[in-house]
Amino acid sequence: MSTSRSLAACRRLSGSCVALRHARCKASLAQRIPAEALSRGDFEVTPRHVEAYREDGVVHLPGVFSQEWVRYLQGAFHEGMQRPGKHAEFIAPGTTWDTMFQQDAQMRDVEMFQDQVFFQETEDRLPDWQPVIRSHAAEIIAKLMGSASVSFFYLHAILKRGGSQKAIPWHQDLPYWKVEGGQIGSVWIALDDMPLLASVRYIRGSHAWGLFRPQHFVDHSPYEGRDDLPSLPNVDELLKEGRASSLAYDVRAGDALCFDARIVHGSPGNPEVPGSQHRRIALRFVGDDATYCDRQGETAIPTVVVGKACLAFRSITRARQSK
Ligand SMILES: O=C(O)CCC(=O)C(=O)O
Repeated sequence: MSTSRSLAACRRLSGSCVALRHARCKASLAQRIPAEALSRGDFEVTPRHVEAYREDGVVHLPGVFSQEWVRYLQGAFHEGMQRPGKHAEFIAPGTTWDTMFQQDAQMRDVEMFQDQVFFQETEDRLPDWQPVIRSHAAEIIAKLMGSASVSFFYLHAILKRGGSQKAIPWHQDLPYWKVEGGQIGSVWIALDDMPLLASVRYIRGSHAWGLFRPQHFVDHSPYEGRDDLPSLPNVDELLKEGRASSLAYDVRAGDALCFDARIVHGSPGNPEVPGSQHRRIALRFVGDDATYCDRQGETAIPTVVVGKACLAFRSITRARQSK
């Protein structure tokens, strides 16, 4: 989660349908995969997947994206680091709060990078992301959420290099977003193999716990003006006492983790050797019951860059879902 502050006005969503369109490809420099060559996956969402998503709040779907897709996405990720958004974070050892947003930061040896890409930006700043937001990921999350339609909210790109100790603390996504509803979820896609030790960890069933007050990841200070929500319980303590259990996964490039925006989750650094990288993207989608909401106080997403917040959602699957 970015710590950026949103000034965007919140509006009720009315997503407009857009036609399927593929962007030009800038995949890995060695071997480019044209977007036109990417096939829509035929991943079957089973009743067991739906049940796991509903009961646990998260489900691991192996091999949702083919190796061609993975190579394409790696290329798009590379482009994304070359043309970061205003709120991109390039976190190097010794990076301070003041320097992590500098636009030349990608030239440095970062241990962690993250950026958010909203729909408009996939039309101008980073068109290479268009194919993935229009991919079969949207249908998969719609089925898991039991939603007849699904709209794209934004794409979150994260890189942790080998040796990085940058953990992402326990949090829920939803309280950071100016969005409300029970059908809001992410399709998190691994662009590199990641062992269990590096896995995002999810607290099973915690999407049913209610919402907790967001905190800044950097110093754990609570978001201002959000004292309507209780503080997140001490999750490590709950785990230690056996009052909660966690789920983690050994993932391969192309695997997806689909999870509810209310589930408590977090991730360790990258325990692998320096030089290795763990790249992932999380596609945020909203379903039938989602609305923009003007949460009081500080929120992170959408960022001020989005401007007209109501343009951030785009309906992706209304037609396909009815098949
Ligand atoms: O990939 C990670 O390390 C964390 C992902 C996460 O927190 C999210 O997608 O909401």
